[in-house]
Amino acid sequence: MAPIIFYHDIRSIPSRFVLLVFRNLDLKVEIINIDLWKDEQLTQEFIKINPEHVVPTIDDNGFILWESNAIAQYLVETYAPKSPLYPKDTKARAIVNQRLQFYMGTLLQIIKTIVVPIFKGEEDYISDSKRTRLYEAFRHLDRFLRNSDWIAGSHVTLADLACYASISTIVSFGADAKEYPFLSSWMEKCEVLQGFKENSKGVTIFTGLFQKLYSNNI
Ligand SMILES: N[C@@H](CCC(=O)N[C@@H](CS)C(=O)NCC(=O)O)C(=O)O
Repeated sequence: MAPIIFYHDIRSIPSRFVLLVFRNLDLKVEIINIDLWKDEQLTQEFIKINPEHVVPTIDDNGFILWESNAIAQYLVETYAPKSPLYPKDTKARAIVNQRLQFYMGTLLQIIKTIVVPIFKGEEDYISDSKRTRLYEAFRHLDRFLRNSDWIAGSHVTLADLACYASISTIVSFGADAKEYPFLSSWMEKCEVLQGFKENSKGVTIFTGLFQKLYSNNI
């Protein structure tokens, strides 16, 4: 069988989350870079594959899927159903799902509301209400981590990969996690994740672009 094709932009948070999933499952993958800064997602060729024209998208021998949480769950369930990254036990899985939803519904959304208007040139400041929402999300993560080593329990799960792709980005952009001791020490622990360096490379490139437009603390 041909390797899974992964349409990816290293700067995108959900795309880096899926990259971390590939690396932590040690799956063969063929990466096709879609440069969002050159609107490569809007080519006829890519729109035929994904009419919503977003990365991450995968093509698993003709099975096309997008949405980072759906891709992550599909990869584990199809290729590594016993992996602790997405536990079988229903309660343990429910907590992972809850935190994946936190990544998608809270973390990613607040990061987008901070970052997108700056990239679009619509704003050159970050409002207090956005800051408050961001640091509230940090506080929730810190609370998740108070009694457990990882975001959804005692071992690495998909929730860590999703949250790490997000938090590593916004901290590199200038957010300060120092007041959140459990979150800060979890970030250090994440250095053991497979694909950590690739994630860091994407974060550095993305930060360079962001800090050309906004170089203050967040
Ligand atoms: N909820 C989606 C978000 C995907 C998304 O918004 N991707 C952005 C990059 S972060 C994108 O490809 N934007 C290009 C476009 O909308 O044309 C996921 O988790 O995969």
